[in-house]
Amino acid sequence: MPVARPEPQEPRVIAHVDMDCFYVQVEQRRNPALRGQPTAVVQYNDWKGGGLIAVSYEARGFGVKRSMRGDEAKRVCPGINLVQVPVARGKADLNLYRSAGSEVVAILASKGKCERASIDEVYLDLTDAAKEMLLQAPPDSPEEILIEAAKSNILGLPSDASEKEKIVRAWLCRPDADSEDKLLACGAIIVAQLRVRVLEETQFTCSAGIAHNKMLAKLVSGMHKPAQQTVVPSSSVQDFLASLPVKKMKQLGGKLGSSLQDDLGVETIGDLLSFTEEKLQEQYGVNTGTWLWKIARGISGEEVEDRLLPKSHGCGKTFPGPKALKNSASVKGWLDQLCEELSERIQSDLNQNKRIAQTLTLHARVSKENERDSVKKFPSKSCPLRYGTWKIQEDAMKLFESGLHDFLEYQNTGWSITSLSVTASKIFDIPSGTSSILRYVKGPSSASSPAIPDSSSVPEDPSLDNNVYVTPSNEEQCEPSTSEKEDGKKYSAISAKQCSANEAKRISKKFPEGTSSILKFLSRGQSALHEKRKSDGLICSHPGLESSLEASRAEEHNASAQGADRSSTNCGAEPSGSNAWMFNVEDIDPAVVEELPPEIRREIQGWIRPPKQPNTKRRGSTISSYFPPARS
Ligand code: TTP
Repeated sequence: MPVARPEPQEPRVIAHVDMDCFYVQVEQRRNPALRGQPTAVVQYNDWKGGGLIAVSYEARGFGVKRSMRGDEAKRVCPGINLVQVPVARGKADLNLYRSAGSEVVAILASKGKCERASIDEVYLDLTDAAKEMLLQAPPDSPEEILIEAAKSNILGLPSDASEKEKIVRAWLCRPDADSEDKLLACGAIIVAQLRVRVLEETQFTCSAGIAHNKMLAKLVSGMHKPAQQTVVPSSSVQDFLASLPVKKMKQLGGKLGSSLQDDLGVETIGDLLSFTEEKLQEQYGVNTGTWLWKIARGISGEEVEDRLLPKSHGCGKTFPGPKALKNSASVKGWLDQLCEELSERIQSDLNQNKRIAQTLTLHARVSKENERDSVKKFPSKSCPLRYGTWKIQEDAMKLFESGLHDFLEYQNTGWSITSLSVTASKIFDIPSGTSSILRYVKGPSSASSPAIPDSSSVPEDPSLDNNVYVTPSNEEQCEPSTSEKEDGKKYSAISAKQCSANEAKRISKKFPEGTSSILKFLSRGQSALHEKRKSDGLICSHPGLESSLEASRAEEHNASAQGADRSSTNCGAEPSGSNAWMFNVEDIDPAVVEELPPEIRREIQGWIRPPKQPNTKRRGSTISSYFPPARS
């Protein structure tokens, strides 16, 4: 259920940037002959030409829709180009699209706090950048406004085509505007500059919404697509919401929205204005009631999180119709493949970004034989995540068996699985400064090898045998003996001790003399991690698999995340929530910064050495003139 967040005192400038038909654009960049052509990206599937997951605006002009399959799209638009999503391990491989998304994020993050919301969506908090522009180089001459900014759609302004650009230029420079509108105007100019840069540097177009909060920015970013931006001045919020159907709001797409329609007769967000806060609280509880009362007035305090990396990694596959899995051996075969990919992804996240995932969750869709319409769901299951492919495979299979056991309720009946996915979540940063130490300890030969197997295990790769693995203090990773397993409390205490003893032994064995300060640093970092894990409730006193809160939280995340697990055959990455970067600028060692991935490096270097003043007077090419206009 949505919760109202306290609002900030000062007006903010928030943008939501959404790439246009993203996978199509990535494919068009790979094959420029597709540019300007009706094109769709198709999910790997041999049934009726595969499912469309992204459709170019040219193809949309012919009536092609995402809900269609390839064969139907060909009927509607015989000239359409259908591009298959790359395939690896018998399923969609989204790495190409993911890294294209990262290129864009690296550019957008240069102007303010940036939250990667999905594979192709970003929120930006441009408040500081807008304030700075207002102080240093406020827009004061309509003729000097960047063309792309002058093409903004500003809610509440007359949209007469012949006069529109002139009106927008005048609005962006109004000397008598209040400070909120002035900031918004600067935000619109900054977003236009960023969109032009994204196009020039990546060849991708995007659309954006600019408003005083995340909710409004998101609601309008798709209003004028492709390659356009929409601005929401405070004065037009009420009119905009008055006609906005409740179901258009992300959080109202499900049961809550249906209840508003059925129980209160509310069809648009504006209709909510006729209910008092007390009435809404009475109906939906204190938090949700207040949240509804506020959104009716366009109020939302939700912050843009400072996060450029995904909040979880997920790999999934669907098995429709006759492809459903009906025995443990086939489930194991697929789970092994999904886990192998997941393992590679978390390993590369660790190597590149120094982040560790803590929780493994398994989701499945299952039906019992002869009970296809049963509403009972397969319970998602979670356990602490152990690094190393075979461990993840082993744990995922145990999670599956445990879930199936609960699902079948002791009935001896057949079943069939129509979807399987594994997710690594609760990802957090290794404290700053430890990355160079990790590299030192692992040695250059292990750069792409598993870095933190559990302390009790035999390394999977014999070539790693001589390496020392620096792992955060992590009780779950030390496997207890059988007798210890019977006593949860004892398990925690003993294993923690064993872990640190093993750790100390290995570290002292491998570090050259004179490295005591590094050891001290390491133990400090580990205890910080330990404390964090403890406070996150992840150090469990009971061994084994836990179904639990964790799983339902993971499910909530999955449900709410835009773009993670979007496709039916996918490998999604969810943006992270609570684990923001924990750097203190003064504490950053420049040597460590050099080791970070480029986009993060750029951001941190930006803090240390602020970027040059924006040249707001510069005039640039318009985005629509960059490529020939779409044919429809
Ligand atoms: P969207 O942003 O929903 O759509 P889009 O970028 O293709 O088009 P638009 O211009 O209307 O925003 O999704 C981003 C990408 O995510 C999309 O290009 C393909 C992928 N995707 C799936 O794989 N499956 C899905 O069901 C959806 C909705 C998207």
